Amino acid sequence: MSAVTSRLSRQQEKKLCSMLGCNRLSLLFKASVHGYSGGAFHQKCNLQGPTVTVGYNNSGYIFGAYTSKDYAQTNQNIIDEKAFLFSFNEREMKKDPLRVVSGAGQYSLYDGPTGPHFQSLVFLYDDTATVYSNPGNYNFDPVEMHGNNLQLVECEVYRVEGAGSLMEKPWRNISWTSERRKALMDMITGWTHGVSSVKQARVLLVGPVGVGKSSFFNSISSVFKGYVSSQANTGSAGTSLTTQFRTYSMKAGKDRKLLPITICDTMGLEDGVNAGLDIDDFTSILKGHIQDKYQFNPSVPLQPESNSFCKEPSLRDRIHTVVYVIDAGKLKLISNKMIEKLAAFRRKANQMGVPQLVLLTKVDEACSSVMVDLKTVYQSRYIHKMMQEICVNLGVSLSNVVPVKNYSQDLELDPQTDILLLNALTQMLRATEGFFEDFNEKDE
Ligand SMILES: Nc1nc2c(ncn2[C@@H]2O[C@H](COP(=O)(O)OP(=O)(O)OP(=O)(O)O)[C@@H](O)[C@H]2O)c(=O)[nH]1
Ligand SMILES: [Mg+2]
Repeated sequence: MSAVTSRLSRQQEKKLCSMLGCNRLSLLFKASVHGYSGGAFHQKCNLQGPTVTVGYNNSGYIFGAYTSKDYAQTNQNIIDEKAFLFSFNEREMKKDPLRVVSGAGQYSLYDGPTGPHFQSLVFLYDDTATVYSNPGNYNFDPVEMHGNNLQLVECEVYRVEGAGSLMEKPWRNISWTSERRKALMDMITGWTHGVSSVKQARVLLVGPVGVGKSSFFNSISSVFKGYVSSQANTGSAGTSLTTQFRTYSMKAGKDRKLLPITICDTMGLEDGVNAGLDIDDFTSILKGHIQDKYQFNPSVPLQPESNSFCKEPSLRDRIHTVVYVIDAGKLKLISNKMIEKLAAFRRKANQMGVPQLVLLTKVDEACSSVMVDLKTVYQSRYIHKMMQEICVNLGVSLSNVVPVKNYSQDLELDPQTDILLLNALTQMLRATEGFFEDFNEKDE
């Protein structure tokens, strides 16, 4: 997931944003990664709202098109009064970009099965790394547009983020007051369930590399410590930064009372075979065979003969809730292989009767309005859409998806960030109650 990066430099993104009147561009599709085909393009870009297509050729031209409409493969010609084609040259960044609109009343784009199709400019033409170019509906000089070089070295599509991205009312009601924050903390600290031999809910975090699993533990721990701390290692690397299985207990407040929850952090999942957390190790973790500080070996899962294998785990060693952690800004870039891996994990957890939730991280990075004001998280159309997409991809219901912003660069706690984190933790404890409802004292 982390390998898919934008080709646009920050300066070029700024240039496009000033032309589009938007705050940010968020990469949805990259042909060199997802494929030079109409099918791959539609899979990533349908129903994303306003988007901009950007083509690159090796004559240094960066050219493309903007549409304010959704792609939906309706096979219709569409009039979009806001659509335009643009071009600028890497070597002449200071010059104003070329901007061309279609003639009045003419069709601006064709929403068929092809790549981005702006009548006079069609990207991924014939499912290849080329552009079809023929001024007509849009009137341009091909030399100015692309230097007459129709061979693409890359083609990207970005979601355009800006005004109009918020719903009028939040679709989930959240109280953002300090009283609510305190009530959530009290509820979590005092949480109990029906099985007396197990004092702590054991919650496992799994998900792709770099999505914020370790940061979530650090963030929760910070809320209860009263200051931002970073016990677990976090950061960005090509492969998982966390390579051990870690179980973290946490203490609250001045009297250092043990919280009734243990967060279990794992190595991230990767696309390839023999890379990242493996399904056999996942199953052993669920059953309680893997202990704190176990060093994962992605090419060989832990064997029952090994000294590290806990042979007779008790109910308290088992996982009581699994949380799939997903990066809100990168959901569109998740590969099919990763979706399949997550589905296999889900099937295993379902078979074992373990409740499951999805934690949507980095909502601040994914939506500029949320970055400015976290309270808009349930008003952001984009976050709402991402939560719905997760439901489809992972087969969970919307009520089992919770968004958070982790503490990543902050030095001080922020009440809104805390409330979202505490809400997520509350959902995890509620899910765990479901696990324990299947047990009673006799089963222990
Ligand atoms: N803006 C923002 N950044 C975040 C958030 N959560 C995590 N990050 C950043 O994302 C990067 C990866 O976070 P980690 O917590 O190390 O991710 P991980 O899932 O534990 O990764 P691996 O252990 O490598 O699999 C770090 O640089 C974090 O600071 C968030 O909610 N918002
Ligand atoms: Mg980690």
